[in-house]
Amino acid sequence: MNATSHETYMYRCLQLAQLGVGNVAPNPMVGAVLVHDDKIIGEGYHRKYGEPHAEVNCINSVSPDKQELISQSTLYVSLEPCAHFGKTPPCADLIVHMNIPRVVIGCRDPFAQVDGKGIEKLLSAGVEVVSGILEKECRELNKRFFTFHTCHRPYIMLKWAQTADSKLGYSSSLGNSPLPVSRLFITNAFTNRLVHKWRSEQMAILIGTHTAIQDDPSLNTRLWPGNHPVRMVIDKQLTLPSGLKLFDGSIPTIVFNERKNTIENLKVVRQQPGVHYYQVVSSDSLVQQIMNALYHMEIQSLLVEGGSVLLQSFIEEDMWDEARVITNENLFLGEGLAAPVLRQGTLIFSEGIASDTIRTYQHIKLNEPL
Ligand code: AOF
Ligand code: ZN
Repeated sequence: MNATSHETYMYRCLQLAQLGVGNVAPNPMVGAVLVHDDKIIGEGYHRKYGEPHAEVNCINSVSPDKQELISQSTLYVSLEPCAHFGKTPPCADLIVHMNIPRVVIGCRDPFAQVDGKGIEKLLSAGVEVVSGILEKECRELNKRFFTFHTCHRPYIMLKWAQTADSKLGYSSSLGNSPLPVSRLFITNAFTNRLVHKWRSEQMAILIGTHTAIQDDPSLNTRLWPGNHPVRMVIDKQLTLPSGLKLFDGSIPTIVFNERKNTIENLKVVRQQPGVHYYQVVSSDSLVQQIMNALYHMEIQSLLVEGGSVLLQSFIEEDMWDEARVITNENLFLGEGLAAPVLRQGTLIFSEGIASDTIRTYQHIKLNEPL
């Protein structure tokens, strides 16, 4: 089989893997196909967290009349087959047990309990292994999972909406707000919906104290059919009013503060609706402390939605992977809260999506009349 055929089948694995979107986190999305004599005889993907892995579903999908071909087929899988007993037994053992002679892998699994051990198991059982086919695409598909396991922090997406003159909103200290607490609407119905889609793709969403008061956001995904991320807010001295929508108890909300801690089990808190308090210390970097907490909560992705000071502190600490900015080109505010500034030199700025291979910058411009 030549490299192009390997890529064709790996693309199919990637397509299948994506069918698991929204249902498998914190596990990765994985797809697999079984190929005999240049024909696909089985396909599968990881459908749901806790359920069988892609390889198992792929092997089980082979029709009874083709099962004898399994031991002469090549298994393609977008992620290294697992080697550990987790919620399911090791896929590498199943492959060996089914006498599959050759496995083509997209990328290595960074999860510490696998991380090369799946490949080793296959090789030591005499299975031929080809790896690194469409590696970049396979890693990109699970960028949250990879960032979490290699950097020991969530994948961080920064998002803000700004006016044409790079303002996020009124500044009460400048006195240009009609009211002390007032929200400026920069975006339209389309981008509001899009932001809810983005929210549904992240496991947690974080805002600062000022944004919580000024906007009183719900931080849910009511405009998009998807999962609600865990809501997170910074309130160092616990001064936020209890009537805010964030505190309605409908989904888990975590308050980073310097006064009290109510979380007993970091691994389960993200599944517990209600308000939870996580204590930080003033002497250390707040961003770092939040990252550590999220790592231990097994939260693999975070959307930082403002305000300016919080977003800028993530930028200053070089703690971000992707920025998504919406600009309303017809709205000028004059004075107001300045939008964050991405550090020069780290990005290629252009319309649409640009990447410097480390980070992605997406800029959406609204041009409709107000
Ligand atoms: C595979 N194929 O389709 C997936 C894999 O708790 P478990 O048993 O579901 O194991 C979760 C880990 O298995 C996850 O962290 C990742 O390393 C790997 N996921 N492996 O061989 C799959 N989803
Ligand atoms: Zn597995």
